[in-house]
Amino acid sequence: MPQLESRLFVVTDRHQTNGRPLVPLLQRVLTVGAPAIQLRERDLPAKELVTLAREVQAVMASRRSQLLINDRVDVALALEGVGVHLRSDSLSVSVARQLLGAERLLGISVHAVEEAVRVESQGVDYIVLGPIYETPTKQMFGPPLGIQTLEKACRSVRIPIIGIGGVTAARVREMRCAGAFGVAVITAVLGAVNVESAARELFDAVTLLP
Ligand code: 3NM
Repeated sequence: MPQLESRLFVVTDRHQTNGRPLVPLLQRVLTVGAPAIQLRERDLPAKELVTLAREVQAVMASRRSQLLINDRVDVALALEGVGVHLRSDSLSVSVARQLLGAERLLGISVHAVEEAVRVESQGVDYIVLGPIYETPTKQMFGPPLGIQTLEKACRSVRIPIIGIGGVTAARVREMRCAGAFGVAVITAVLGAVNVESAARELFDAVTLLP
């Protein structure tokens, strides 16, 4: 079963970079550490996604980072060694697994403990649970679940849980104490003025506990 290698997930949204091009920003993050990168550019057609993913792979070449494509199994299959992050309306876990094979990383976003329990039994490698805190995009993801729900989910499944939604470096400790394997961020990294120091703070915070 493929394993998540990083406790920090950087989820991309090239519209949330304060106007800066995405790939050089990711390159700056990669000078600090090796996060998992989830390419989540929902408005890009397959062809452009493949091109962007190849650009990201090129800057990842010096680091052993894992790359995941949001939703698009076809796009991931067009690329070597790339995993998939499913949404609730993506292909089912079992179909995605069948298409991807056993070696590629497969994760999914869920928004409730019961969902986390359900998808674990279907064969995902990790779960992203959120939103844990209020996020600027909160309307889209519903009200915050809170730290107690994160804790309950972490007690209810054995695979790694990544908390998302309003994550800042200051919140990472309580998330890890709640049992989260790691954290996922958009704005805390891509929106930061100093991307390197924002990434460093997050890497430090998320690897502080054993
Ligand atoms: N998924 P930020 S919350 C992409 O709850 C995403 O599943 C969420 O952005 C979920 O780190 C979210 O800027 C947005 O709060 C995360």
